[in-house]
This record gives sequence, C-alpha cells and structure tokens, in this order.
Amino acid sequence: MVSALEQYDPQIFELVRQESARESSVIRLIPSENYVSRAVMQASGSCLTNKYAEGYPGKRYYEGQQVTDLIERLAQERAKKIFKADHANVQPYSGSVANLAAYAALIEPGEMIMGMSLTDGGHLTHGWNVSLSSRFFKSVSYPVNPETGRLDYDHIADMAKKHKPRIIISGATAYPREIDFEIFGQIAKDVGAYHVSDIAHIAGLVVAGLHKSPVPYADIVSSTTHKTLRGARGGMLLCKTEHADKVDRAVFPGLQGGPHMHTLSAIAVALAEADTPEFVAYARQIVKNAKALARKLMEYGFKLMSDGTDNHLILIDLRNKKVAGKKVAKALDRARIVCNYNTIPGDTAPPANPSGLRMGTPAITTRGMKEDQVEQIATSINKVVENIDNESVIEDVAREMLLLCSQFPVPGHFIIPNQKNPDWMHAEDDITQRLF
Ligand code: DSN
Repeated sequence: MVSALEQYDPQIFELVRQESARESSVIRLIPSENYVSRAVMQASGSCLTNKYAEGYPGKRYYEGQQVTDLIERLAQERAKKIFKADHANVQPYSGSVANLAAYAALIEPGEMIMGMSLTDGGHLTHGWNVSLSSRFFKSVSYPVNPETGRLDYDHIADMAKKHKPRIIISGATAYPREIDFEIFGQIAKDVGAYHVSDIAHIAGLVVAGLHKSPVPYADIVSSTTHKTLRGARGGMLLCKTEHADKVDRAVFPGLQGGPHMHTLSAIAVALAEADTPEFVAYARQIVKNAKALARKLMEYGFKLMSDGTDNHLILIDLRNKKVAGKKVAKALDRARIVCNYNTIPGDTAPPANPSGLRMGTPAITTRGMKEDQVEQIATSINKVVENIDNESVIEDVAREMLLLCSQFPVPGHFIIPNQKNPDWMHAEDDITQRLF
C-alpha cells in the first residue's frame, strides 16, 4: 500500500524512511532520547494537529473545544496522579519554555536565579550566559565539587546566603547522581527563595519511585516529557495549588499561544503508560543498565564522574585516554553507537570540543536490552577508543552493533534493518518494511 506521504512527497517520505532505518540500526545512548510507543506515535500524528485551543479547558478563545477540553483534562489528571501534584500544566512546548514560565510565574525580570553551571551539568535555561534566562533574569551558577563530581550542598547553601537569589533551581542535564530535593527546598527556604526543580531527565525514575520526588519540596517542578518519561516531545509544569493560576498565566498568554494538541494528546497516552507496573520495571532496568555500563567501562580503565551512577546516565572523563570528546563521539557514531560529547566538571577544554562523553540507557532499555547487551556495548566502546584511528576496527564494531540492533526491534517504527543481511554499509538501502 502506498501511503499518502509517499505519494504526495516522496522526498520527505524517503527521508523519514531513512531516519527510521537509522534509529533502528544504531545503539542510541543519548540520555535525553528514547523511543515512544506506537500508541504515542499515533496520537502524535493525529487530527489533533488541526485544532487551535488557546486558553485552558472550559476557558478557551476559540469554539469547537468539545474534544480538546476532554483530552487536556485527561492529561492534567494523569500528570497529577503519577507525580502526586496539586496542579499540572501540560501545555509547554518544551522544557526550555517550561523553565522560563516557571521563573516568570514566581519573580520579576531583573531578579536573580541560581542554577547549576552548564559546564558542570546544568541546563542552558538554568541561567547560563548565552540563554535568555540570564538576560531576563540576573543569574549565578553553582558548580559541582570537581574532586567528587557531586553536588556540594554546603557550598550551594553558602552561595545562596551570599547572593540571595529569588529562585534556586535544582535539577540537571548531565549529573549521574541522585539529587536531594529536600535539601534544596531547605536551602531555598533559609534564604527566602523559591525552589524550582527541573526533572526533565529523571521524570521517569521519579514516577517509578526510584528517585525521591521534588514535588513536596519545590514550588514548581518543571519537566520535559520525552526522556526517561518516554512520551512525545514537550514540557510540563507541576505545582502547589497556591501557584496554579500564576503558572497557567505564565504559560498562556505569558509565553505561548495555542497548545499543540496532537503533542498534548500523545503526552496523555505516555502518562497512562507510565502509570503501569511495566513502566516501573522498565525504569528499574534503565538504572540497572546504566550501572552495568558504568561498571564495565570502569573495568576498562575509563574514569567516570563521581565513579558511577544512580540514574540513567554516565559522564566519562576521557582525559586519561588522551583523546578529546568530539573525536570519540564521531568515531562511535561511525561504529553505530550514538552519544554526545560533553563538558565535565572543571573542564579546561572548550565546550565545542570538551573532555567528556555523556551516555544514557533509556532508549536501549526500551528496545529490551539488558546487562549482557550493555556489557557488549561497553566492550565495543572500549574497542573504538583503543583503535580510534583504525577505520577497519570501527567498521567491524559497526557490523556487530547492527547485528545487535537487529535482535532488538524498536517499538513504534515501521521499518527495521533486514535481519538476514546485517551488512552495515548497505543497511539503509536494504531494509525490510514490517509492521510490528
Ligand atoms: N538538550 C537536552 C539534553 O540533551 O539533555 C536538554 O535540553
């Protein structure tokens, strides 16, 4: 059957097909990426993309909201239930907008925010100097302890007393350890600041009860919906009732127009998926896999920030391997192992070519990979680093990784690599179209 996309726009169809083949035929270790279910994919590609729904359920600025109101209320209720929050706003287009909305809900432009330094694992929107979050607000950044690679709560408390920020942000994009949100709440309280917690990376682990939730200790919790939570790409805000109106006004009309209802519907589906014992088992396996990856790489002499992980990701310090992050990330990509180069705390190398690599296990765990496969991947990573200038070894690893991928299909995709012919050079041309 020829699809409408194939018929109308063969160029885009072909590129979608290639991306589907690429996603299926690589080991995806970018910790912020995942594979959504077919149900999430279906909602995301539905007619809800056609509908404008500015406002909130029962208070919209366009008519014809009989269905959208029901969908958004379902998404809100599901988010409130799984995060045990008083209020949920499921409209933010992304985590960045959600963070800006959280700040705008609580403080005025020009007041100060304090978040984790980008180079130590924080996010751009936690007040880093190239982000609008540091132009609209004054900002100061706290580091991690470069010796331990861990947050130093006493130091953060001292910085809070010295700078007196109006908001203290907890949460990270490249921090492998559990964050004590209760202490952050206390530090904020002690200096009369609000506490905003960004759990974009670990939301799935929080829902599964594996990491302590910041909901009781934060004024506003911000998250994306597509990392460990495994939903369509978007953002959300959770808060106590006292901040609900301010949060809603900051999202719409403060920063956004109409919500993307197709995304919002797909997020609602993912929130239902996350409210299951299967999801808890999935989240547990993410952490087991990350620990196995850390353990095996350390056996190969890799230096890991904080010497391990409590969550879904690891940060590798490559300095003892005498090779830069970008070169390794690119060689691994050629070997069908996709990760990202990353700064490490105290890095003196430039951010465009830092000394570290960031890797995570949410996506490979969705494919059903467990510790055995993770150890094989770690062995392959070591092989690439040890043979960084030997393209023939890199090609061998790529073949092995393609074979591994062929044994663990990606849910949600309609194209997978041909299992009978895992020849990496021709994989994109030689694929089997199969519904599963
Ligand atoms: N850029 C995302 C990440 O990869 O962690 C966060 O926004």
